[in-house]
Amino acid sequence: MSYVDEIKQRVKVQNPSQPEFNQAVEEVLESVRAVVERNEERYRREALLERLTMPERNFTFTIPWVDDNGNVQVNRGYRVQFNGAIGPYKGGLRFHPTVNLSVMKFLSFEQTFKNSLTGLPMGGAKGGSDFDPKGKSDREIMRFCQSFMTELHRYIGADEDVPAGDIGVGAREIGYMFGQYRRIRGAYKGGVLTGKGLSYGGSLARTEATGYGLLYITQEILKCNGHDLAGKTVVVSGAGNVATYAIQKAWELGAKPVTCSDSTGWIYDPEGIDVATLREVKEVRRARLTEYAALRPNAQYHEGKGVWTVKCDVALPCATQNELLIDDAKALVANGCMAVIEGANMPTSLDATKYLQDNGVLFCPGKASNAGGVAVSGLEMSQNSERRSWTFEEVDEMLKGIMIRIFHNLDDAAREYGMEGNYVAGANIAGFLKVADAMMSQGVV
Ligand code: NDP
Ligand code: 2IT
Repeated sequence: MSYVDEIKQRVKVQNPSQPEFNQAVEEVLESVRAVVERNEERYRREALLERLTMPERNFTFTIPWVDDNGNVQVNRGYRVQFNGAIGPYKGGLRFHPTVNLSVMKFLSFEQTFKNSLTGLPMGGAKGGSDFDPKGKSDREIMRFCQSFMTELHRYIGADEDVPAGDIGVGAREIGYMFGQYRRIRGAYKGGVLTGKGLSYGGSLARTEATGYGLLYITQEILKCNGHDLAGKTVVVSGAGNVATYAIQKAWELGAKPVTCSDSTGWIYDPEGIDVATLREVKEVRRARLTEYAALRPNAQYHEGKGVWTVKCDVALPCATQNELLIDDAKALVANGCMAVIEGANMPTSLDATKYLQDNGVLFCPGKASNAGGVAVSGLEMSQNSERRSWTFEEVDEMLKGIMIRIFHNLDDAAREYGMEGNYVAGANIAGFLKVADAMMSQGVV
């Protein structure tokens, strides 16, 4: 049996109840098959793939907190430090009821390759909790964040592990967690978290970075394939941090974003999604998209899923994992969609990805196309350690440069291994090579 097949089998046997983790591993191992074949004996001798598919460290903890009625609530917390070969562990925190060990492991595994692609020195990690922020008061969120950090603080640090936001964790939650960290440690250690507020060490453009970066790489991918993003109709899923700033940048680059969605329904706005209204509904009121429809009489609100049925040129999944399945891929192809560029982490299932690629749709995986968020987190870490702040324009320029470099690196890697245009293979190969080289250089550790 080939080394890749042996490890695929081993991961399945060792993690039988972790479908998301197995899905992420399957994609990466298939992509790097040709690279592994060229170095099979050496990699096997060093057990490289065994080590690369196991988290280096994995913490699970209990988070007790008191709700507004005085009742004790208990949630489960996680931090998975997947691979630290190229830098301190780095990756977001997710608060959502679907969080479990499989989701944490898939996200931290993906993060390892994503962080490698940015060109910055960051290892891969992820954390979070099954806590559901929906319907919680601000005080409840604060008490939960404080209890979460009371446990998490033991495992993190500017040179050890640097968390940030993800689903359900934005500036408010990072603020509460930073406050608790500062109180526990009795010192101001700004570099321990990224996505901080601007008044206490945050970076300009971090809020916008993932969505903006997604559109910079989308523009470059279209350009290199003979198309212009300007004038294109774009469908977006999600209505959170990534979706909102993807929509804003799509407008700025001359495209027309016509949809967004949340966990209960979706909007089709024939005039294009109005960013100010979306931000008012989601960032200020923290409400459902029904309120968007109430404020925009020409917009249509539908319950459930459905954005992929809308005719478009470009599709940007920006909500969550496995939100674009085979039937959605078929609908997109039938409607003439030319590009699917992932804003979320692993939003497209493996069979849907293959269908899109087989039908000539330009497809870029999230570990490349959503890397702008963690890249600007890396820039926030640099600013914190230098105790200085760059302007919005400076950070935005660096972000644009990083996204364009990521695309050309993965495009070149795909060509080098005879898979021109396969950006999934290119991203996984380019991300893998740096991590593998660092691991081999550092010996058996
Ligand atoms: P937010 O919490 O800001 O927004 C998430 C959005 O997706 C919300 O509109 C939410 O709906 C919707 N959503 C979440 N889970 C589900 C679900 N299970 N089913 C349907 N809809 C869902 O998160 P982000 O925008 O930060 O993250 C979105 C994606 O982007 C995630 O995959 C994340 O891992 C990825 N990502 C985020 C980065 C960042 O910097 N924030 C960086 C790179 C990737 P509702 O409003 O109802 O909650
Ligand atoms: O998935 C991701 O890359 C993030 N949620 C951002 C991580 C970070 O450390 O900024």
